[in-house]
Amino acid sequence: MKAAFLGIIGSGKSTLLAAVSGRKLGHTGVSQLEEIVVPVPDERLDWLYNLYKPKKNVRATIDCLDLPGLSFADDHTRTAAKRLLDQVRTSELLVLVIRAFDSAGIKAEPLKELSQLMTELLLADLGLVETRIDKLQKQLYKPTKDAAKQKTELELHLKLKQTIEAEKPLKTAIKTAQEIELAKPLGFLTLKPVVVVFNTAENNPAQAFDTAGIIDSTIPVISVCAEIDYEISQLDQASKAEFMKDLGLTEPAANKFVRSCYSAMGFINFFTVGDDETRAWPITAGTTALDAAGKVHSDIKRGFIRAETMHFEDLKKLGDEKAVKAAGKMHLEGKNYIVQDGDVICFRFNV
Ligand SMILES: Nc1nc2c(ncn2[C@@H]2O[C@H](COP(=O)(O)OP(=O)(O)OP(=O)(O)O)[C@@H](O)[C@H]2O)c(=O)[nH]1
Ligand SMILES: [Mg+2]
Repeated sequence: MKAAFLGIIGSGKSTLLAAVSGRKLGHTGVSQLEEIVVPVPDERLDWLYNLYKPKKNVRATIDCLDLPGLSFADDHTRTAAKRLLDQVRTSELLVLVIRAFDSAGIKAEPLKELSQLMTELLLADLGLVETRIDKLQKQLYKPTKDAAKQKTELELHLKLKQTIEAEKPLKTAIKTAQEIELAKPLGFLTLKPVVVVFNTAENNPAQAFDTAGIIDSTIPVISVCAEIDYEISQLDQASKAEFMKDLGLTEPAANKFVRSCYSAMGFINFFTVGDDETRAWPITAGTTALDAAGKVHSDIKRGFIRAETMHFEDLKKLGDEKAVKAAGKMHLEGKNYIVQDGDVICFRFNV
């Protein structure tokens, strides 16, 4: 999964990313894009690793893009922000990092900042639609063999423009398979799943915010003090637990962050095990065993015979694979089986 970190300048994007990835923080205010891989913590995978003791334990990852901060203060910064927003059109998930701590005497206005960001995403999409309309209208002056397709696309964009201007979500106007296909390559920002992170002050790390009326209630929202969590992420395991206990924290920010990303994307993990590696595979909920096999290897999909499946909880309760089989809890599933979160799967295939 590819996530882009967006926020106003100095909202704590780089600090948060360092905290959730466990990396050292580089220089702040760097104006370059940086890709940072966040490993997905999963206690179930660690348990499997301890059971099978393979050579490697391979976690799922979230590929995060750290972007320079946005500013909409004047035309100059606005142009820069527009360029940055254009660069996240290929990302699958937007992580909006909102400053909820006072900084250098500037009071935090988190809800205002969130609302502004949402508006700017919408304006960026409107800009894109208007550019497409202009271009298509020019192309249609001199009709070519693509004219029919261009006309359909123009109609769609005129409809999308109206939708945005009526302050309705774009997805309400993109319904048919053809519309979805035309809209997809453009990477509309307001069609992407979103996670909102309020970056809180040290003295009130769990501060919660009422986002009703600003964002859809289905969007995951978390509060994290990136600065504290960064410090925690740099400690060794023993000091980590102690420090967190002192602060009354039950889990590191990375857990909350990853859970929100999975929830926004509708993702689950299944596992494969063996002598070489134990591994977590992120997939969309609702994926069939056949498509899950394809994630592991195209050959396994091509030669799919069946998926020998244990539920993680059964395996944990019964202790090992043999006991699972003896208890009749090893399921032989076919191509159309819908893979469940926590399934431990051995694919049988023949090519
Ligand atoms: N009090 C407080 N300060 C924070 C927190 N997170 C980050 N900061 C501070 O805010 C400043 C900016 O943090 P960065 O992580 O560089 O912010 P950024 O969003 O990456 O900044 P740009 O990339 O320049 O937009 C730094 O001085 C951080 O130490 C936080 O949770 N609480
Ligand atoms: Mg930064």
